[in-house]
Amino acid sequence: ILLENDLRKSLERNELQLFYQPQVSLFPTRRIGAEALLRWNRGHAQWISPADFIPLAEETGLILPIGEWVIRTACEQGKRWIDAGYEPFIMAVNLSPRQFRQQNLVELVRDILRDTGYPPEYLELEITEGMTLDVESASEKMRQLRELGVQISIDDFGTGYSSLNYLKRLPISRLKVDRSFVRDIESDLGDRDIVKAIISMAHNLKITVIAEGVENEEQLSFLQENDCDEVQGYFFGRPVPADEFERGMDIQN
Ligand code: G
Ligand code: G
Ligand code: MN
Ligand code: NA
Repeated sequence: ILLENDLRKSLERNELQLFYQPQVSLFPTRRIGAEALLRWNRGHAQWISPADFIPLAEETGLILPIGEWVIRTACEQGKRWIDAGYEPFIMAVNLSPRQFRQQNLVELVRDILRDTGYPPEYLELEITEGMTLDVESASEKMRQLRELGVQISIDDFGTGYSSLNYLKRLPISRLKVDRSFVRDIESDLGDRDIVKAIISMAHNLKITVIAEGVENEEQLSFLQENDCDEVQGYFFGRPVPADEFERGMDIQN
């Protein structure tokens, strides 16, 4: 069982770690970003997925210090890679609902960018559709974040409430097609139609589309043929620790 106290101590004990998963453009095929994904190492090779502890972190409010650690660590790592001569790429970080609602989120992100020297235009904050139900306040907060220069994407797109009109009102740069639509894309006509509709809708609004959960060549072909811009998934790489991720990166020039 997960105890609040263990989670509280995970930060000071250095048990949290970020893994990075590549994001790849399709025209041409090139690594253009990474999603930072949180892992908790409780020792004895016991890795706990965020799916299992984020709910507790949300409930207890621990998500705020943990979430701050995530953004800061991702920016520090991104800056180290830029300084090492790698071509800058998008570093995408997941925000939880409570983090997005946090009063001082904008100031926090601004301070982290200043402290780390990470270029704002290469930081992307992923939020989910559910966090934007109150369109007025969500779009205002997003606008303030965009003023810092950071990008905003909608994660798990297609699984929640959404409409063209609502998307139009949010200052987002990317849509992440939920992997549940990609899984059976070879055989499920409904999923194929949904993905095509998302791509054309997004392109009409000048929003980039990235498909998640791409695991094989057939899924990739369908996405390529239907003008999807970018992909992410095991076919291109699993989430891995920073040093392992670095081995797949290109030196500038
Ligand atoms: O990487 P994995 O499949 O285990 O992620 C499970 C869930 O945890 C996903 O929904 C993912 O978005 C979420 N997640 C991963 N890292 C973070 C993080 O740093 N913060 C938040 N809030 N959620 C995360
Ligand atoms: O909710 P979010 O999209 O942030 O969750 C991302 C999670 O999806 C990551 O935790 C990662 O482990 C998982 N993931 C990434 N690529 C694939 C994939 O190709 N197949 C499956 N099944 N899961 C994936
Ligand atoms: Mn995500
Ligand atoms: Na997702």
